[in-house]
Amino acid sequence: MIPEYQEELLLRLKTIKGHLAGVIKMVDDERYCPDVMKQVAALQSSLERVNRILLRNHLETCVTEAIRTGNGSAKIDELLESLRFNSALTDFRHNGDALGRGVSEMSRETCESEAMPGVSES
Ligand SMILES: [Cu+2]
Repeated sequence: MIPEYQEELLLRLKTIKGHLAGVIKMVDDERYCPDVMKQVAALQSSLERVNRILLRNHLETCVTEAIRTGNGSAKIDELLESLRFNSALTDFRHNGDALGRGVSEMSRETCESEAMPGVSES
């Protein structure tokens, strides 16, 4: 795995873990359903971003290497098979720049768009 992607993935997954703990607490505290739903949607979006980083890493490493050594076709079949269960990964209607951005740019976005007002992460 490319070190900067690994670092980005670990950071995002740990943030998601804290966010999820916050949502569990909201349910435990019987918070207003639409408020919980908003946080669940934010978590889904965060997980989709994690998957996109994994996809980018896979394309830049495993797939590139497979194509270089003449085994690209099988690698692409395998990838397409895994994408069947990841419809959000190939749906860029609401996120057209998903695969084109640099990692540092994505980090900045994490802090701005994934904050949970009213729920403290412990
Ligand atoms: Cu890979």
